[in-house]
Order: sequence, then C-alpha cells, then structure tokens
Amino acid sequence: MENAKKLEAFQAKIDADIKIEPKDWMPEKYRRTLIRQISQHAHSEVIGMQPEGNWLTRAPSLRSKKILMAKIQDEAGHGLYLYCAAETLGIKREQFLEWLHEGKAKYSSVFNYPTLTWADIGAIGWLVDGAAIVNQVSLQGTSYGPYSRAMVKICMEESFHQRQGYEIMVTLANGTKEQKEMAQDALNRWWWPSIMMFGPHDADSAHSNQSLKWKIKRESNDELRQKFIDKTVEQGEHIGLSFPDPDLKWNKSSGHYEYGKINWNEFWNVVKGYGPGNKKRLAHHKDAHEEGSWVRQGAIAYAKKKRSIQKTA
Ligand code: BYC
Repeated sequence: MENAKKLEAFQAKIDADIKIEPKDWMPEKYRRTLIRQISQHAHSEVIGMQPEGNWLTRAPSLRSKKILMAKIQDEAGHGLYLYCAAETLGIKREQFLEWLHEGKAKYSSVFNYPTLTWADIGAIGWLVDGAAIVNQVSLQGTSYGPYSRAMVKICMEESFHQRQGYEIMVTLANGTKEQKEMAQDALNRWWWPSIMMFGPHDADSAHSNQSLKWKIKRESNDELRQKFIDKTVEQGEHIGLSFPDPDLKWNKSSGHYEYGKINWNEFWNVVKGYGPGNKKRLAHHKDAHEEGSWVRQGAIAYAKKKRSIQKTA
C-alpha cells in the first residue's frame, strides 16, 4: 500500500515534468534502467574514441589533426560526465568498468566497425555524431536530473562534431574522382550501422514502453531514427552522394523518407559481441585500463595526502 502510494506520487511528478534527483524516492526498476542506460551511454563515448584515434597519426593536415584531437578529447569528457551522472545512482565507476570488461554491459554497436580510410572519419562525424545528436537532444528532456543536465552540455559539443565530419565529406565530395569515391565508399559502409544505432524497431524494443512512461526516453527508437534519416538524406544529396538503400524514397503525403529493411541479424550479431571489431575494442580498453592503473593510484594517493594536510593545518 505504502509502495503503491509512493509509485503514484512518483508517476505524478514525472507527468508534471518535475525532474527526479538522486536523493528522491524512485522505484528500483527506474534506478536500474537508468544505471544500465547511462553507463552504457558512457561506455559508448569512451569506446567510440578508438575508431577515430586510429586516424590521428595520419590526418591529412595539421588543422584536421588538431580538430580531430579536440573531438576525441571531447568524447572522453562526455564519458566522464556520464559516469558521474550514473554514479549518483549509488554504483561506483569501478563496477561499471568491471561490467564492461566482463561483457555484461553494452556499448553502441556502431563502434565495432573499422575505420579504413580518412573518409571514415568524415562519415563518423557526419553520421554517427549526427545520429547521436538526434538521440541526445531528445534525452535533454529525460526525467532524471543529472542525466538531463549532462545531455545539455554534451549536445553543445556534438553539433561541432557533426560539422567536423560533414566538412570532411564536403571536401572529399568536391575533390578528385578518387576522393569522391572514398567519400561514397565510407557512406556505403556507415549508413546502415548508423541507423541501427537507434536500436530495434519499437515493436521489438524490450525497454521502450516503460522508459517512455517514466520519461527516461522521450521519443521512441523509430521516431528518432526517422528524424535522423529525414535530415541526413538531404545533406548527402546536396553534396552529390547517394545512399546504399534502393528503397529510400520521399513520401510526399507522410512528409518523411521511406527506407528499406534493416538487417537485424547483423545488428544482433554485433550487439552479442561478434561484429568485426568487438574483440579488438574490448581488449584495447582492458589494456589501456591496466596500463593506466599507476595514474589512478597516484591520483588517489595525492588526494589522500592533500586531505590529511588540510586536516592537520
Ligand atoms: N548498440 O529495448 P531497447 C557518441 C540494446 S556515443 C548496442 O530499445 P533501450 C560518439 C539495448 O541496450 C553516443 N546495444 O533498449 C562517441 C537493450 O539491451 P540490454 C551513444 C543496443 O535502452 C564517440 C536491447 O538492445 N548514444 O555519440 O530502451 C565518437 C533492447 O533495446 C543498441 C547512446 O548511448 C545499440 N545501438 O534503447 C562519436 C544513447 N540499441 O541493455 C560519437 C543512449 C539497443 O537490455 N541510449 N541496444 O541488454 C539510448 O538512448 C537507448 O539505450 C537506446 C536503446 C536507444 C540505445
């Protein structure tokens, strides 16, 4: 009875668009859903640095190298804001990393594809960050205060990332025949993985109904995917690129693009750990984590020492 009343009051707060803060009462399932989604979001930001890092030493100019370096550093920062937001739910960061290393926590499927050419860096910024922005603008309105505030800051930086990628694609699409082919090839390989980022169709999405009711998610997977497709197709056509989907066509009466069948076997295969880069990405993360342990130990020792000096002063 007590719990039913609390649940009712909780839902009333959500319905009135009042943010839920860390010390507020919340149903255990709400807390667990947030822990799962926010920590997976954080892992995606951090693992997402790897495909781009692959091109840092081979960027074609000092300018493009500086921009790419700044972008990758931003992704690390996004991971940190998100781990902090997830920690407000009572779980330590070490635990999130343990779950990631044990394969219990996911990260976005899209980061398991390789970056074969410089054009892939353009495609990631334009398409992957472009898809992430659509999702994250919506998540600014999420019901959990710390997640929502992290999203506001992250979105400001993501729009610069999307432009960084599109600028590379524009340059290549207006370049030599070989450069245009490189841009087209990158679009061909990144288009489907990018639209898979939004997750399964609504009818097959295990968590959507409850997450929408609790306003953890503000729009469904398919609604967000459609928004991304509608805005991105025009950007691609504007620079003379074509999309690898023969069924992609404008539907005048609905005001949206129709698109072909998504290969869900490929998606689930990647999500389950069998994509082209899963093993490499995780192994690299584990190695980097181990190699960085002396930095963490040093930082903890320094903080302890500083606290004890402050106490005795
Ligand atoms: N990849 O019921 P559903 C970036 C899983 S990084 C892997 O629809 P939900 C960037 C899902 O977890 C930004 N798994 O789930 C960084 C669930 O499995 P579990 C990344 C996926 O949570 C560097 C199952 O499928 N953005 O911008 O309601 C460089 C059923 O799905 C995926 C985020 O992380 C996937 N794509 O909705 C460049 C956004 N999709 O957990 C750029 C935050 C689904 O039950 N997350 N699954 O085992 C979300 O908005 C939601 O969690 C999702 C899925 C829309 C992804």
